[in-house]
Amino acid sequence: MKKNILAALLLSTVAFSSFAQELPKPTVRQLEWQQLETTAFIHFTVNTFTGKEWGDGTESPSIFDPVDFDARAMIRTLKETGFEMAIITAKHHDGFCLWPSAYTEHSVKNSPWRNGKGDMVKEIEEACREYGVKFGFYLSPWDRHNPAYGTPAYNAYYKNQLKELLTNYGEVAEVWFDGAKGENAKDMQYDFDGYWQMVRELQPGAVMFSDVGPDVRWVGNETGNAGETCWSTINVTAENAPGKMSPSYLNIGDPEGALWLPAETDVSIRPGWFYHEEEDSKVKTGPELVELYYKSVGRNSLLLLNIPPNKRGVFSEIDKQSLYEFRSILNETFRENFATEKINKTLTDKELSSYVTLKTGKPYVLDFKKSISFDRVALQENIAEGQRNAEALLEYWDGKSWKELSRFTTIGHKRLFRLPLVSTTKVRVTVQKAKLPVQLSEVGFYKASAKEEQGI
Ligand code: FUL
Repeated sequence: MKKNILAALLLSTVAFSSFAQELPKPTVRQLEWQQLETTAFIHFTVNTFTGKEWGDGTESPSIFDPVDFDARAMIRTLKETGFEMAIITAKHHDGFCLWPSAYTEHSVKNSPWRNGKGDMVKEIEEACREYGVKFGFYLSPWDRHNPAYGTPAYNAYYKNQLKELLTNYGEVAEVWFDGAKGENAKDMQYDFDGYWQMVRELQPGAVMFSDVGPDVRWVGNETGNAGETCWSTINVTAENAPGKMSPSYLNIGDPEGALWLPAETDVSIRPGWFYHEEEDSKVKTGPELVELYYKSVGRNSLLLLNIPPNKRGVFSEIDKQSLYEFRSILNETFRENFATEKINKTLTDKELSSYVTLKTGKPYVLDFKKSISFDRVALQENIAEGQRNAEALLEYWDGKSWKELSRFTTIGHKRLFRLPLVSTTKVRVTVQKAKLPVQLSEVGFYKASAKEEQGI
């Protein structure tokens, strides 16, 4: 990241925090993004046909021929399984473009697909509009095909392509800047300031992802795990650029962080990011995806799950089956909040802006009046006013005394607990450490779907 953008970001936050102990807070676009909770990645390029994960840029466009490519079918599946956004790899590291860019011949226009007349980014985008799914794209800065790569001229090429994608495909909800860069590419100085400025100008509603934001950050691993403690705040130093941040720091964030950069958890339904037939037996099952949901969305992050189309250009049946299982388990589990109509309405009205304020050291009792049984609990903070809880205790009343359910750290947008089944009339939450009084916005008490345990 260049110093001027960083300085501007830091200055605005510092100026803010000097007024009445203001905490870093999300922008409207960051807040809306966080509420999407489950989003999808679609990794597709020549790798699907060569069996590689990273193409080297020498692949011939003639190998790219997904004969049954069906954007509508894929986006319909995503919609039906609760994914709110789809991010397509418009260009991966191999440099092959899924749209007919005017700036290169290394694209679908020289492939047999749709006789070279197709635009895959457009088809995905139109399907997203049809099904009410947000649209985003990934445009790899690392390009192993373009001859200008490694020289300043590459920045101009990249920006030309970025502009095509930002202007010809309607509203863009997210732009993904990958920090990956091969050994042979160390000298390339990306103009991230320029890239980001262009996105802001042309698509002010889009969030930008990279290790260092500027809107959302990498979670620090590709296994689908946000930190058990996960702050949406973090510090970024002038030396840091995408690809250079410490993964463990990214995973947990920083309670003292001056920037609001919530963590995005990107993980693939398969071992690789691209479809490889030999991995058909290793597709994550519905219950395994549910596990990832608890470890991402349930830890104040957002799940970006990759489902790669196969060589035909559609999701494979086995991947689809996992997606439908995943969603049916979640729907069944979170269908009924047993606390609804039993406790203060503001805590179950699904409105972030209505909340109960919890003071440190003062237990807050949720009295259900009659016994409820649950094994899943959800807590949410009103993050519009910053992330505040650092340590707290969750207990239930066993008829004689308070018994510990969980001792935990951050809440943020959402914290989900998986607990042994308990039946009780009362639960209490005691904040033990917080940056400011905690604005508890929502609470939920649920019973897990039997399918989750049975692994069906
Ligand atoms: C990484 C890339 O190298 C992978 O191929 C994949 O695109 C993943 C989401 O990001 O940095």
